[in-house]
Amino acid sequence: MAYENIVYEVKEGIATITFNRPKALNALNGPLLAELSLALDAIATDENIRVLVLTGAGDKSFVAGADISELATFDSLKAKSFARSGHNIINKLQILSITAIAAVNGFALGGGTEIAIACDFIYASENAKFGQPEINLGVIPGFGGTQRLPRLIGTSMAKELIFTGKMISAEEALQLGLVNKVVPQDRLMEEVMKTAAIIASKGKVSLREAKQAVNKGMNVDLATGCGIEIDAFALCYASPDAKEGTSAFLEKRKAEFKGGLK
Ligand code: CO8
Repeated sequence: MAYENIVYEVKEGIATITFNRPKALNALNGPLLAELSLALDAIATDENIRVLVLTGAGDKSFVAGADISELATFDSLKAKSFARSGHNIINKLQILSITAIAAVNGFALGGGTEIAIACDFIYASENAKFGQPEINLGVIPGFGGTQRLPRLIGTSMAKELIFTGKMISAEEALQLGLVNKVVPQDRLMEEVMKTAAIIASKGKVSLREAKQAVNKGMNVDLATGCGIEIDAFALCYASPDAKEGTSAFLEKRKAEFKGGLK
């Protein structure tokens, strides 16, 4: 499939989606969201992909939010279907069994922050800016910001960002635990790819189970979450990777994880 609004590449088990509307700071219009959805479907069914990296074209922006020229034409009905379809796509991203890393290389505003926080973690360049500026447009976050942001940085800080619409710097985002690492822009992809390669070398089933245990556990009480972990731990033994990992340690060699279930 030829994409026009994203660039989709796969190299050594690492897929990269680059939002590619630099003239509009990679704002999310309908065609871009449709392509993102197709690319996520392709990734979900490709056994060879171990990690997904999302980033933005150019050196100024990751994603500057939904395309405001489209938002300006909405009525309530259209807003509902747009928000619902955005949620479906972002949910596809969140429930991927592989790891998704956001490489935020500039503005991540509105839908940009919402995509980034649906990833497993975020690395940001020093010039990155985060925010939920929807309030300045007379609306509210519509792609999960009111739900995922408070879960990530706490209710009161999320409310302050959503109610004021202000932008925060990469350094502030680091302090809030919104991003894991801040690096100079020219080193962002190198740092992300270094971490992606480490993750890609691990067992596929254990990665999937670890991700699902954390994700599911965050939405339930501790006892239920611990139950989820017990089942996930046991499921790892359905993959030869558990045998390989433990044998490699005992034989003092590097584990070679093949993934897959027995
Ligand atoms: N939509 C459309 N075009 C955009 C957007 C956008 N979100 N952001 C920037 N652009 C365009 C500008 O219009 C401009 O185009 P042109 O050159 O043709 O005039 C070009 O990109 C460059 O932008 P600026 O000249 O404004 O660049 P600056 O460096 O001066 O400013 C900013 C950069 C601060 C990022 C500024 O562009 C800005 O504030 N952009 C809007 C950010 C925003 O409000 N985003 C949130 C959108 S709402 C949202 O994401 C909700 C998601 C869920 C919706 C669900 C609802 C149903």
